Amino acid sequence: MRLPSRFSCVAAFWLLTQSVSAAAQPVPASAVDPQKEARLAWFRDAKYGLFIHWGLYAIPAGEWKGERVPGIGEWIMNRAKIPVAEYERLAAQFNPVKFDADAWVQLAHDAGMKYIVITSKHHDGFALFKSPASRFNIVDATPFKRDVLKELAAACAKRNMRLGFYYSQAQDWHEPNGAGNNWDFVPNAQKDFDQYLRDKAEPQIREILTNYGPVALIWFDTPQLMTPERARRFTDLVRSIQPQTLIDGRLGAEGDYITTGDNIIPGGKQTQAWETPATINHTWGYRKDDVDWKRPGEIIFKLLDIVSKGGNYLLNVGPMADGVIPQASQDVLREVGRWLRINGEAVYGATATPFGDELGEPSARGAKDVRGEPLFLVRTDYRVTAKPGKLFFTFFLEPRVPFELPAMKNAVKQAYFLANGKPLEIVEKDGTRAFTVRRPILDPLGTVIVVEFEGDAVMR
Ligand code: FHN
Repeated sequence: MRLPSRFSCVAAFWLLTQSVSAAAQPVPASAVDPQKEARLAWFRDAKYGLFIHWGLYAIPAGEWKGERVPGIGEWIMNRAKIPVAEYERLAAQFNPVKFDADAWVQLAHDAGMKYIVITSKHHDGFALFKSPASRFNIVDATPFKRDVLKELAAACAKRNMRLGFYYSQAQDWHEPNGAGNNWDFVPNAQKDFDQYLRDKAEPQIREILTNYGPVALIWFDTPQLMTPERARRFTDLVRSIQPQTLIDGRLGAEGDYITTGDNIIPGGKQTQAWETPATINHTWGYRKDDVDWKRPGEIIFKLLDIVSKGGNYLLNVGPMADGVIPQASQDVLREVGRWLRINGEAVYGATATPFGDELGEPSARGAKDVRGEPLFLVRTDYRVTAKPGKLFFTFFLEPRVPFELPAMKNAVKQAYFLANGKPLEIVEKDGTRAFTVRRPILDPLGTVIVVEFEGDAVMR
């Protein structure tokens, strides 16, 4: 099933505004901020995180008053123009008795994910935490009365899992002066947006940074009406309470890392830290009619593609209204996790490919993509990730026989399968070095060959 996607427009918007280019842009030494680099160290190593979109929208799950509402599930209030007074009544029905923070964290752990980011408040304005700033929250407005962030923070602390909070700083359809709701309230241009920031968004950011232990990152989103001055207030607030907390790329000012458009993976490697937020089906918040899950092989390819370009993959699940993450999405994630338990060395702490030809190439005919950008023809045979003295070649298709290593000046010490340590003979001929992988390929989800070389870094 393909949902008529409004997020593709959003993705295009982000792509245009954030200009994640196909080629790596070297960062001049003078531009490197040591404090920022220190904050980013865990993020650069982690590579793979679990995004969780959960809120009242999981109850209608894509349907309102018996009618299917197209689009992403968490946008149902906007798409169906549901009045605040009516939407608020969902809170009285929200009683996710099967919610089990330990089970969610266990899933992320089994999946091989190193951090979790959950929607503390999405555009509908509903908070998953007890908030003195607004009674429209899970403790004060629902029969459930439990603080989800508190339970998740405790579960994450037990398992050494980093926890970050998504927070919709600008769009808040519940508030007369929040951005986005023009069906109950006046258009954005006539709103007192600073009143909303002062009375809800800024106090709630303070709350989530104060009451739940160390916060790995704040994931701001859709910065409508965010002037540089307003964004600065959020940056100062975050830094003043938890200086180590990362800020994503959608605050409305430069964050600690670049956030690409939804489901967008840049064509080439990037030197700045970056992250792709992505759906496992076609929605973020749960929709009962979207069961088009990505397959484990697709996810593994995307993960390696992203890591080989220096980025992180933040892959989303949408729990149901009873608190359970759909079993089929759990199964997919756990299968990826099984692959990572064997091959994780090629991912965690790995850096981008020192090569790049394997990623693909711009269309020689000068073709353009749907956004009018130069078309990049992606190659999917294999990806390369690196660590000092080691290259990891992850093959998704049978490699050519023999497979020639890309040119580099370093001496090669040895090559072997990551999964079982079996050596591969390196044959030198006419200045090239090659190995032959027997068919069928060891693991069709991704077969990793480690090539160890002299020195720390590849010299070309
Ligand atoms: O409008 C949101 C959407 O609901 C979802 O949260 C995504 C996740 O990246 N962000 C916005 C669209 O880009």
